[in-house]
Amino acid sequence: MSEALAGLKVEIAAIQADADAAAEGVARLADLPTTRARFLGRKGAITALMQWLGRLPADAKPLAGAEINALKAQVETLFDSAQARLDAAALEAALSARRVDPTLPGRVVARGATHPIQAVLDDLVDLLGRLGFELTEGPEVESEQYNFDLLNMPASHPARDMQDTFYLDGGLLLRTQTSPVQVRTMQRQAPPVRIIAPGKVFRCDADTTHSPVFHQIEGLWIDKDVTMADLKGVLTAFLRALYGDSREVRFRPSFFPFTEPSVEVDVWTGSRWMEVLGAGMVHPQVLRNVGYDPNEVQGFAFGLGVDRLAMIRYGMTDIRYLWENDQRFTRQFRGGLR
Ligand code: FA5
Repeated sequence: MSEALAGLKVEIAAIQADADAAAEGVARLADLPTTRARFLGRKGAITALMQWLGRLPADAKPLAGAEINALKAQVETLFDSAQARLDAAALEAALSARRVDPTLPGRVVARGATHPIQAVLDDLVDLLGRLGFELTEGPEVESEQYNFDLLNMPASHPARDMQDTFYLDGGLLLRTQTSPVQVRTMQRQAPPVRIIAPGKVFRCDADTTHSPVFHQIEGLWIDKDVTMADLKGVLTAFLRALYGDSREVRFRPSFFPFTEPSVEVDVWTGSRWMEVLGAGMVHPQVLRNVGYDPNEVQGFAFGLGVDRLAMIRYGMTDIRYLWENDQRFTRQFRGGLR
């Protein structure tokens, strides 16, 4: 063996031992690339060994080359397993840092619920549907013509002041009542008509029983011989279904320009009477306005205050609870309060 080859073998053994210790000694994954490069990089110890090859006689070169390659393979294996060891340690550390404790209580996901107004609205529509009324709808942005004029409330009519109106540009307004849907429906179809029209209405109005936005359900039944007795029958059946037979209800004479005669209905809340609806026999002028002949057909209309009906059902003293979305209030309905 040439002296050079013997020297190479000594060098190889030294690098091998050095690499063993170095690979073993790396404690952090981040330090591994630099340590590895000290042996296997372009300027590393093993690459430097290649210069030995140049100094060897030609017949010794294959053997020396094989020795260096064997060293290179061994050192690569060394660093690969160091890499695997450090990867495993890092994973272990990450897992134990975020260890799952199965005894901890689960995170509670907030569960939504039907809003009390929606719950009552759904029930009312269902109930009136069973009494034979078909569901329809009208726009929230209305014209003065539909909200007032065609309902027998011309501009000069003092009754317009009864409902404080939010006016928009161009003769438009936020509807103050669902009654314009009566007119729209009758213009669209010939009698008989038997519809309900739920929706939001808007008035410049606010206290414990008045909200600036609230819900009404309009009802309309027109046929050849629909009478005030039918009106009373439908409303009584409806209120009984809603509140039970023993709830006290009273009909009072009232006034609306679009009905004659007119009534209002109050429900006893346990401590006071609460007005829940207006109703009456549709005024002949309204029938003429939509092209119906008041000598041929007649009928009744009503407008229910949905938010008030909800207040009574749930024993609320202030309508604003329904609109504030305070979770201490809304959470109480999660289980579907009846
Ligand atoms: C009307 O709006 C008539 N359009 C009802 C009607 C329809 C009469 C068809 C005849 C024929 P009134 O302004 O009274 O009427 O309102 C009807 C109901 O809505 C009231 O009985 C009340 O229950 C409810 N209501 C009225 N204003 C408010 C308000 N600001 N907040 C909550 N509910 C209200």
